[in-house]
Parts: sequence; structure tokens; C-alpha cells
Amino acid sequence: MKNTAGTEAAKRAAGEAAAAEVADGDVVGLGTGSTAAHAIRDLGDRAAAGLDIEGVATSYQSRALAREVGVPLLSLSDVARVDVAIDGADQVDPDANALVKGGGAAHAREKVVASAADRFLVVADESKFADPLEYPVPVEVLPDALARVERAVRDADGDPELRAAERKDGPVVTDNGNLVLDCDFGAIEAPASLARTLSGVAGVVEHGLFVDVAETVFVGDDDGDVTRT
Ligand code: ABF
Repeated sequence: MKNTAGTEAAKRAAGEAAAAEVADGDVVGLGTGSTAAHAIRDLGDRAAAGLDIEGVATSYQSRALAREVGVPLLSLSDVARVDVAIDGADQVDPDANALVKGGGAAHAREKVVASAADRFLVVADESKFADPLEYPVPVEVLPDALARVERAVRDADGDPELRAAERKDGPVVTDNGNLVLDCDFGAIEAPASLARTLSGVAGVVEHGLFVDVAETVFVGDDDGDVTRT
């Protein structure tokens, strides 16, 4: 489940401020979620006005929006690096050293794109900040490894909950055909350590802790103003 508490004015301000960092000739990572969507729409407008960019989508949702607004797309499988990636987050620590992402169940591709980006720009509204992080960490799991990963999460003092689909019975299935556990660890005092623990669990495809990858967080407020952290 996504943390989408902020206002559209705040989200739009953050998304458009990050989109302004994109230059002619850039390959751009296109994030998932309602805040990143504002960046994608703005890039579509600029592409229509002549900006020469190519996008790399992080999900079916961002790919569909990019096509709708006219951002030319490259396949992620063909791209080793991107100039700049713009993506949202469910929660950000004040220093932006760690993010929780994955409310949209796209964090595996999002992390590939973020890791391939020369510049990874996060877009968020003020409601996304927490110190320390405490948002449940999404963990994408191979379906056959579900019980094993649930056990490993509990051994790490987490409480795993299988993410249910919103519009049909049954669990969420990711674009990669896997399941998602939302793992509540309470206050996350050592995100880097927890990230290493989760990455070491067999059957974990990817987790939603993004540590030391964000260059800048563009924070929008309800007045439509933006600050950078
Ligand atoms: C994706 O969208 C996810 O990684 C993140 O959880 C979510 C943020 O959505 P929103 O911008 O709508 O709050 O980036």
C-alpha cells in the first residue's frame, strides 16, 4: 500500500521541479506513483515542445503514462545507465540517506533504474518525512519462497503481511510475477543494516529500502513551493 497523504499541489510542485533538471539529450528514468507522474507529464509537455529525451519506465503504470503524454521510451533491458532518474517514495529520512519505496509494488525495477542513474532525484511531499523511518518495508518475494522469507523476516524482528490486491481477491502480483510482503519493523534505526539483512535472504527478489542513492529530494508543500534536501 502506498503512503499518498500529500496534496496534489505539493506533489505537482515537487515533480515539476525535478523534471526541470532534465536536459536535452538525456535518458530519463521514469518513476512510479502519483508524484513522479507529475514529472512524467511535465516531460511530455517539454518533449512536445522539442526536448530531445528518451525515457526508461520503472513499471507498467509509468510506461503507460509516458506513452500517453508522448515521452519516447527505451526498454530497461537495453539500458545500462541513465542520465537522471526521477521517482517517488513512501517515506524519506530527513537527511535523505534512506528511503522506503515499493508502495506501488514496482521497487525492483525502480531500484535497477535508480542504481543505473548518474543522478537519482526523489520527489515527495512533506508528509513523507520521518525520523527514523518506520514505514513497512515492501519485500518482493518469489512465490515459492514465501514461507521461508516470512520466517526470515520474523527472525529479523519484522512482522510480514502479504499484500492483498485492491480490486480482486488474492495477493498483489508484481510486473515480475512475484508476491509482496509488507514488513513492519517498527522504527528502523539502522536502515543500511536492515537492507543488508533483507538482501541476504534467499527468495527475496528486491526490498524497498533505498540507502545512499538519492542525490536530492524535492519536497513540495501545499502552497506549491519546493525545497531541496
Ligand atoms: C513509487 O510510488 C513507490 O516506490 C512509492 O512507494 C510510491 C510513491 O507514490 P506517491 O508518489 O503516489 O506517494 O515510487
